[in-house]
Amino acid sequence: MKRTFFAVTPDAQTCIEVDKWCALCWPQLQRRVAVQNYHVTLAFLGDTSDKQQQLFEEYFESCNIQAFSLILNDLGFWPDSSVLWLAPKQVPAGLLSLADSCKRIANRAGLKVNRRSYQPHLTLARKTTMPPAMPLLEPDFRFEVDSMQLYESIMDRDGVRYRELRCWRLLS
Ligand code: 3AM
Repeated sequence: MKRTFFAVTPDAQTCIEVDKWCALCWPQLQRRVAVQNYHVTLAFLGDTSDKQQQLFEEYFESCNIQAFSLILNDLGFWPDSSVLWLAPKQVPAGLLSLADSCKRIANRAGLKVNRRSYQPHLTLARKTTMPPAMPLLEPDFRFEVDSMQLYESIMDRDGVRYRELRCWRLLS
């Protein structure tokens, strides 16, 4: 079994820009997410078998989802989980449709996806002790979503890391 989730990932250039912006705005911010771990979760799946992963292959064949642009221009903090995040002010229909497809695919493979309403975001820092001050520069990061990934979440002594198990191209 692997602990997995579906996500979309900004391109490397955007990840580096977000990381630089974050460091510039809050040099003291603790427990920042490593730049190589940046992602926007579509659906968290939890323990997933090899057989279930194989089922995803055939289910994705029928999805036919078009690529779209995503703009991360909203910043927020969830006090319950102490998560600092970036999100789109306007959630594109393509992202909702992709998250919906992931949920359906997971359900068809016998996995239960969290029922809570979908709040797309990119986690910048977690378990921070307090919300940081307003940034000097408003976030405004745009990138093309032309693929989606299945990641394995692995905990080791250096913390969490995400291993890409599969990448599916969206329609261009
Ligand atoms: O996208 P973010 O970083 O907010 O918090 C975990 C991370 O979210 C979340 O899945 C993403 C990749 O690990 N996650 C972890 N366990 C979860 C669970 N049991 C979970 N989401 C929902 N239910």
